Amino acid sequence: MAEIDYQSRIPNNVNLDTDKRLQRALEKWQPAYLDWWNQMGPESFQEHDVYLRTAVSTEPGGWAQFGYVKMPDYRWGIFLDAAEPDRRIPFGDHAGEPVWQEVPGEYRNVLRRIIVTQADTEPASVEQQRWLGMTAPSLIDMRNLFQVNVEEGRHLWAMVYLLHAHFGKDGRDEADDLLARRSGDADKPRILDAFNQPCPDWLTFFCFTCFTDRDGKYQLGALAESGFDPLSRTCHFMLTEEAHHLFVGETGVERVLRRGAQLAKLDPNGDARAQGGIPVAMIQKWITYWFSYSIDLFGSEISSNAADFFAAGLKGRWAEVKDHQEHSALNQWQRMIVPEGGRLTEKDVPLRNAMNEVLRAAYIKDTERVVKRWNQALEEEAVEDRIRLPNNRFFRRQGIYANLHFTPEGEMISAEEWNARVDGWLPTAADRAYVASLMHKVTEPGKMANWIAAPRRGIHGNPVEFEYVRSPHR
Ligand code: BYC
Ligand code: FE
Ligand code: FE
Repeated sequence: MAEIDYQSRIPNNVNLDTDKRLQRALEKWQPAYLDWWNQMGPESFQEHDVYLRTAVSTEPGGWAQFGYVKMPDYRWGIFLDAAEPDRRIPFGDHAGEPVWQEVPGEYRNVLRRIIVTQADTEPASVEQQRWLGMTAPSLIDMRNLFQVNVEEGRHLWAMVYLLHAHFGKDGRDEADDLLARRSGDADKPRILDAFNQPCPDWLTFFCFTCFTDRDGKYQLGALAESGFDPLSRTCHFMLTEEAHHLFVGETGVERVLRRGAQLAKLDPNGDARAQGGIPVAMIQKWITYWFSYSIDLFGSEISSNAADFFAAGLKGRWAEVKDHQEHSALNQWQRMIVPEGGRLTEKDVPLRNAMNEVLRAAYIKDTERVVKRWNQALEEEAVEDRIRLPNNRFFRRQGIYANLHFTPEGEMISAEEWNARVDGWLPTAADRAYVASLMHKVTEPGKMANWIAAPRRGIHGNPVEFEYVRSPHR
């Protein structure tokens, strides 16, 4: 496995200097990327010194180095996991054949679309989060935000490398377009819904990194099984970075829950809000909202695209090699609850067409484990409230349940009933205004905003009081 070359303008472990054309093309894209970062990256903090980790090797365990970096100087690069010798296509119609090092002609368009869709989410999330530094509840949270942001930037590099290296002029055009679309823009929006939603407050940030980044975990996991080996190796390494994003989200929500519970107990009327906290019931609404938006990201329950991706050996199931014995997914069925004529009925769907649903189910199982830990935290805080995930039919905009109305328990209801009850389930304008009113920047090292509990520990062995972000004007 090639060590990471940090001497090059573009750090990499793919021997970029042996392919001058590719190197030049990427070096041409690099200033455009930096322009985008300076324009759309974290607002007001580009000059700050941030205590960040940078990948130094893709070997398990020893891959990160920590130190102060100004974000525009971050060494974004191209890091692939080591190649597995004699790797075979693990699933689909080509199972058992040697993996592809170059894109098979017949799959060029679909593969490009998958890579572009994956790529598009990375800069989108940076755009969504660009104002959050200005209201960070503590320096350690601010640093975590920026760590996530620079790594999402690196994920964009990971995908742009594939586009440049394997898709010729089309790939270079796609790479340029990735810097031209903008989250939430009416004319040139990002591709997937959740990445056009505003991310105006930190409760949203924590829900986003917990639920939406977790879609990243599952999609990258499915692509790590790919028969297109460069994609597989890229996704493997991205997954190791992703774990931290999920940690930030899960522990962030837990800290807001704990603090909400603590403040409710302090208040004579049990009202967290009267003490400047966020009540657990309000946090539930944010969770409900982002869970629903995030499960939309798996696409339709019944999808011929998904069947084609699987058949072609491009996108597998979660842990396809490790957890499955049978890799054709033919002559098998998935039972699904489908709306038909205003009612829900059961239907058996060919397994290949149900691959989006299979991946979503793996995701939901993972989120249930997270919710269990949040509820343990609430139990420890000795309050009665508990968090629940809504049913997978609730508040969907993609797939077979889109444009129908369901309760969080999954019961189909009329539009009238939905309208009458939705304010109890999803954040209202007043809820959002209240949470927004709590967002104020706290920059004294170790100090937390009142609405969030302190984290258990600091970063890389440093105390919570460490100065994780330093102003250039001290
Ligand atoms: N919003 O058969 P269907 C991450 C479109 S997150 C808008 O249902 P398919 C990250 C779909 O494109 C991981 N449009 O779905 C997280 C299609 O359009 P066309 C991102 C949607 O194709 C946080 C049509 O609806 N990675 O890394 O089977 C921070 C019908 O398609 C949505 C990937 O997504 C939606 N939610 O599956 C930073 C992996 N859902 O073609 C980063 C790559 C569907 O008719 N992408 N549509 O115009 C894929 O594998 C697939 O494109 C999808 C959709 C799973 C997304
Ligand atoms: Fe990412
Ligand atoms: Fe992420």
